[in-house]
Amino acid sequence: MEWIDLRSDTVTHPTAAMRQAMAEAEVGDDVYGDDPTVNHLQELAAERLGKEAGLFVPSGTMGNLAAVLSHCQRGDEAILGDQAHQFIYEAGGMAALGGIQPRTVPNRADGTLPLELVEGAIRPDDPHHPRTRLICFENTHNLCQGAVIGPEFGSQLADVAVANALAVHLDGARIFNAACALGVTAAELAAPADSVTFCLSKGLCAPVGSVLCGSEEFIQRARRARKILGGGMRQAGVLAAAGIVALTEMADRLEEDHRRARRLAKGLQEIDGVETQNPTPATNMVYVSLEKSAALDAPGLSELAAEHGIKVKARGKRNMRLVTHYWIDDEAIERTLAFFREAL
Ligand code: TLP
Repeated sequence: MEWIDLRSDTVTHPTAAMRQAMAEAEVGDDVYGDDPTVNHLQELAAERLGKEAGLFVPSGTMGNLAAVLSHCQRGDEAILGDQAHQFIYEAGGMAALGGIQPRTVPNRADGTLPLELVEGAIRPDDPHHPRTRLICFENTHNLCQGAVIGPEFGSQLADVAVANALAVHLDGARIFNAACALGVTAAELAAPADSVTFCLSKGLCAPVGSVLCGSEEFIQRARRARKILGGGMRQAGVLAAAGIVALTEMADRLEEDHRRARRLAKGLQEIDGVETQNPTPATNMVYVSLEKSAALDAPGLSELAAEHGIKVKARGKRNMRLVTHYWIDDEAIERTLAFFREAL
């Protein structure tokens, strides 16, 4: 069966061009720094993100954790949003493996952090307290419905960080979605951050991998953190080859996915019993709630959808997230809408 998989953009398969590039990739031992394809990807990524250097890592989670481990020591504290992927979905890695305490401030609905709360969360220099070292933010913001955060917020946050000698890390897993939606470059969005992780394996369709970017000196430290985490790979050029195609061919087409997300949200909004939480999605994520009056709850609807070849993710009893990506075309959107109309 040809599935319509709307659970995430992480489900994307590599394109034919990626598979070919993978088959033909020149490789070496990347722990020795010998893999020419990995090195090329890292250079390209750093250039696109406006940073000095890049480090290929197996996942976004590892990129974020390697960044936090490189900015902070054990006993330090990192400030981040209470809806941050790093806080909610990364298995508590900074605390579990780094001895680093996360300190949350509530995210605004638009994904930003209230600056006065960030400032208020910075610890005074006092032996009673952990030392605040880092502020993290996320763009696009996954749990804030794929919200995009313009460059102004980043630079205001950077001002707070600089005034308090803190570093800034950006979880830019979907930074190219944000750049496309805002009509700016990824480098502009990453400029206020000392480090940024972005993912090749989401909307950009590569099968594996993310790149952590920052200064040369920071990436040296991050390379050690990656090794500690078991992310030093050997002939990783076969993976990086797909990443190069992702970066050069897939990063500028994301508006198509955003257009389809808008169409999906609009169509869902017209169905009785469905409440679209973001009726005009900023990027590729549509968050919906099912009203109590709806014929099915979210797990029931997701089960029935699977019988019709459609995968959607229930979030609790009433909520769902649907994500568009390269392998979702106009017909898939219309088939999904037809299924929802019929089922509800
Ligand atoms: N997000 C996944 C799940 O983990 C929830 C998804 O389906 O959206 N940062 C952000 C903002 C992310 O959304 C994700 C993945 C990551 C980091 C982690 O990337 P991976 O899965 O490569 O470790």
